Amino acid sequence: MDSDADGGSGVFRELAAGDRRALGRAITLVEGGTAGAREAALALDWPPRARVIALTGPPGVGKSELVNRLAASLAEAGLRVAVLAVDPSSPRTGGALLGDRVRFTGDSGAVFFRSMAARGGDAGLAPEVPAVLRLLAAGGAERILLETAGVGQGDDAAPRLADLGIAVTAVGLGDAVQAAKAGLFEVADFVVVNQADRPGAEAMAASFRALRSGPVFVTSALEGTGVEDLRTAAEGELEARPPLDRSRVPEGDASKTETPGPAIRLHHVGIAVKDGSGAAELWRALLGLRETGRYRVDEFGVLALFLAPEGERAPAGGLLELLEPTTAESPVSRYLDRRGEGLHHVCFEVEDIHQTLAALAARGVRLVDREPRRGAGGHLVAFIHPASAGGVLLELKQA
Ligand SMILES: Nc1nc2c(ncn2[C@@H]2O[C@H](COP(=O)(O)OP(=O)(O)OP(=O)(O)O)[C@@H](O)[C@H]2O)c(=O)[nH]1
Ligand SMILES: [Mg+2]
Repeated sequence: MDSDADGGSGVFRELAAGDRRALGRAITLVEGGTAGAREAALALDWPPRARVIALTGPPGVGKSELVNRLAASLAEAGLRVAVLAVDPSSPRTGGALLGDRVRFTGDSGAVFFRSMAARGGDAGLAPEVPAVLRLLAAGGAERILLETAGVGQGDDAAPRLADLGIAVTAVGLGDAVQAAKAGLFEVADFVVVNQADRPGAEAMAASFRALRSGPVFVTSALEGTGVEDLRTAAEGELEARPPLDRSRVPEGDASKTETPGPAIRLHHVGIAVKDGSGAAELWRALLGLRETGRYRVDEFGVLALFLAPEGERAPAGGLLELLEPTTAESPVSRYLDRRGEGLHHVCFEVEDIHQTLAALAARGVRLVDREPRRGAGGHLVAFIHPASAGGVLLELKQA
């Protein structure tokens, strides 16, 4: 790396030596938009031992508190830990103004903490986040905990950058169906029901377990209960799956403005089935696909089961959606009657579904839905008629 690329300060070179102050300075350069700093950070090698765990969830559920506990637990297990909190509003930590700081977790080691302001709206991450993650990894962190306040609804930027995604919710925030509608499960490998010191946690966890196949944990970040189980399971999962391929992940993804065309990516392929669970088992046996989430979508009269290859970062490309009708009036019932089981639709994600629909309508494209509807996970979706899409029923999904 040439010296211009790191703002002339040379701090990027000191990262490899594990110099915490150099790390803090490098992050400041990237955050401050110093010319070439972000590119220089993104060009750093990602040490394979560095793994990112994203914790996302509604404001105030206890993410920061849980991140503190988890960080301490990982540090006690002998790992070098960094925390990147994006837009923390907790008054206890003072928010993004405190900058980086080191919190000592007893005599067992230290954890590097850094806060960043969120930019670009609640569904996006500051475009600097991928670069800062890379700095933390190059600086020697073996586990990076990325805390983001998400409301669901397509808020998958952080989990897409992570080796493991954890959705955090808390007692009293409604049942699993409401959480699913808010998109909480969409990108999560694990779900955590926090604030277990308050009544109702186990019942809430049970409703989650009934609705989705992935692990559900119950913690009290206040009292520290359940955190060791969460840490053990997270470590087991990280060990079992290959590290995220950091050369392949589009690092600019978090910055929505860099997306060139209206379609961002293939989101999933839909398959009409009579029995969702049976079909999920078929795909598991065929290709080892695992279920990443299931939703009842009353708007379309279906139960939707999402499948992905082991290690695939849902909902990135390569997902199958198995559609089992739940009513006789469901379009999928009609499809099954007419054509039997099989390929049903292809779904692409778009930047702005309203704008895309308007543009397509203006070009005479035949739309099934003139206005977006609420699909699986509460996302805005709309269908384009096969007559205008080469014989394929095309679903568009708001990113
Ligand atoms: N009773 C109880 N309170 C908790 C628990 N975890 C966190 N809290 C409290 O809930 C409040 C919010 O905690 P935070 O950790 O700041 O929540 P957060 O999700 O990071 O919030 P934002 O960063 O603002 O989105 C604080 O007052 C915590 O002390 C818990 O397990 N039980
Ligand atoms: Mg917080």
